[in-house]
Amino acid sequence: MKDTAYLALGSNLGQREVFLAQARHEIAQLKGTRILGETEVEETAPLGPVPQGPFLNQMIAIQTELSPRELLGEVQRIEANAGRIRDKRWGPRTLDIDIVLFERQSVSEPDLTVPHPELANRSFWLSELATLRGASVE
Ligand code: A4P
Ligand code: MG
Repeated sequence: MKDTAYLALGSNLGQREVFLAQARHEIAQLKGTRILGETEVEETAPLGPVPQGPFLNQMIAIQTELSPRELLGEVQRIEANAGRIRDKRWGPRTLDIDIVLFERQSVSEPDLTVPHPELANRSFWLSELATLRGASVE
């Protein structure tokens, strides 16, 4: 089933712009997937308990035939390509790709929750989502 999904990209280590560009490039090449829209890249102060540097964040809308679980596998592979080391939860990272929302599917499993449970708490995600939905032409 083709669906529209929203992915949050984040980086706060190393060549942050480059990691986001590489992520967009690799996501555009996934099977049955195309990018529908992108927000501006924004610098945001770090949220959460870990002291760390500022993030560059961006949200993209994609149309994809991948299931949420298949997409999770792909985005984790793309994170690994960017040298992401899973160290401390919420800690600094070269590249983080979170699945924020699928328009027509939800998942509630131990290792995958869609919509992302933090959606309601992240005002920049909510405004990026509104920007993309307002602009998307199906
Ligand atoms: N997982 C479950 N649901 C999802 C989903 N919808 N999308 C599981 C992606 N992954 C999902 O993620 C841990 C596990 O979550 C995965 O193995 C997957 O099975 P992770 O990326 O390894 O760990 P994490 O990123 O440290 O944890 P989490 O919970 O994703 O944290 P967040 O929400 O990514 O927080 N401040 C600013 N300004 N901007 C940020 O982007 N990000 C974080 C990290 C902290 N502070 C930030 C930002
Ligand atoms: Mg994450």
